[in-house]
Amino acid sequence: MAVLNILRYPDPRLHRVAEPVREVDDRIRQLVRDMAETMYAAPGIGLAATQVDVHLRVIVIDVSEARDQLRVFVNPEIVERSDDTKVYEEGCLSVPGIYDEVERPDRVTVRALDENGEPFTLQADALLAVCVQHEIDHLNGRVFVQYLSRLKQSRIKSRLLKAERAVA
Ligand code: QAP
Ligand code: CO
Repeated sequence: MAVLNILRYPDPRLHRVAEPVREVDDRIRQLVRDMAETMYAAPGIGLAATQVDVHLRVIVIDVSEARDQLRVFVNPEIVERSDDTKVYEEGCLSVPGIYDEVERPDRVTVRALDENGEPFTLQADALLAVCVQHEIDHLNGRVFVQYLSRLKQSRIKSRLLKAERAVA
């Protein structure tokens, strides 16, 4: 097990499009374990492989209060979206300290493979629906700040670059 390094916006690697997993093998299961450990250590409620610089379509999510309901999605696909939308204040482990409102479909149906390569379908609402959409965006190279105005994006970029310089 290992806590992996999380890429920070505006790292260009966050905009790579992840490749589908060809086979859910031990290498993928090891990645899932490391991603889960990384997410719990942060702590966060969701993490996409893109954020740890692995460009494969793998996501881990745990929105439970007790932090004991890990959900694993390999090759996730949204197969249905509700017409009604909801605004939620999102954050991201790759955009530390920044939170802002994003509007998305209120409910989604997701099809994916689990850590054993078994297909499943999940109807997600509330926070889980927000999180699944946010994480699938990462696999497509999209970070939530890209839904915000250009002005906000550029302010967030300078703030995070400045924070990086302060650490270095
Ligand atoms: C994505 O985000 C998400 O800024 C997961 O300093 C967020 O786990 C989906 C975090 C909101 C739905 C709603 C962020 C931790 C964690 C920070 C996270 C920070 C420390 C974010
Ligand atoms: Co994120």
